[in-house]
Amino acid sequence: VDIQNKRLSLIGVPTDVGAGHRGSSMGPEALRVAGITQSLEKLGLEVRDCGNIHGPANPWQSPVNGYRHLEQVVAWNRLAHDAIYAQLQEGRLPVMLGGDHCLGVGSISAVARYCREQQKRLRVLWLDAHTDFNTAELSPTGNIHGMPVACLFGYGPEALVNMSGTRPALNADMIRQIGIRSVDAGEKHFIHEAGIDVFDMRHIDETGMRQTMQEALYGLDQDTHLHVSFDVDFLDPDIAPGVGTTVRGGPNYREAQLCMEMIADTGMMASLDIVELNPALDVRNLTAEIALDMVESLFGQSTLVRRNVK
Ligand code: 5AB
Ligand code: MN
Ligand code: MN
Ligand code: MN
Repeated sequence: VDIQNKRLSLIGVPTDVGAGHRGSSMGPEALRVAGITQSLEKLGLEVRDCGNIHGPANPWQSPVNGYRHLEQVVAWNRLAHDAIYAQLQEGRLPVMLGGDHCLGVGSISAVARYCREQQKRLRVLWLDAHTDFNTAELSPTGNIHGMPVACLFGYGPEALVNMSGTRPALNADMIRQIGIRSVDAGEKHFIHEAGIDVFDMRHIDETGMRQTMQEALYGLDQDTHLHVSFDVDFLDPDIAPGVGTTVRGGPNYREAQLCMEMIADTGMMASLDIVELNPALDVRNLTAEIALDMVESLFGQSTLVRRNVK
């Protein structure tokens, strides 16, 4: 896959119904204001901005039976699923501008559906401070942005676990999580049971980002569809304060750049989520700009000067 020939489709999904803070609904516009279209065009990519999806308002209610805003979360995810699937079918590379991370269900369900039809293998890289593997029983908050991976693994409300057309949409062979540093007690047990490869911050501290990414990217082949789900709280809050759920001790600017550049080097990224950016908590759109720096690197804006230095 030659990333330079990729035709991109930006899909804004302005909602915060899955989160515990209001404001990630402004994420798509903050990324546009930071110049996402222009930056990607500068890299030689064709960019179509599909505009925003329109879904239900945030009713701002307490959780019911362990889920906050389940009905609205389902509605937004259906819409996101359909929009992303349509762009994939056109042979385009969808970039979902979130929105909170509950949207990972709709986005990755669309990708999983597409891969099944195209007989492609799927590899998801989940870049996040959190594993997002809670269920209604395990979650301390009821916020569904902490549950999308569990839903994709078949654990969660019917409407979310069946969105890809097969249940489960994902299994442990298909996902690698990177940057993890905040996992709830029950969630920790459950994620081990599920057998997911978690490259947590301890792993990154001990082996470095380079080796971590080599491991996370190991085994890709030409038939693999690589999906990146980039939760902006993956980044250390020193460089990315504009998110609802900051956790100290994340990758610094250079480590995060290396992560993105090594993904770009594969040339295989075929879909992307940018989620959890919260302009209401940001400072002068700084986090949007940093997130955009990372996205530029994901699309091959290498900071490497001497390419043949090994
Ligand atoms: B994010 C927490 N584990 O379930 C929960 O930002 C936080 O999409 C979830 O990774 C964070 O509410 C969700 C405490
Ligand atoms: Mn997340
Ligand atoms: Mn997170
Ligand atoms: Mn968050």
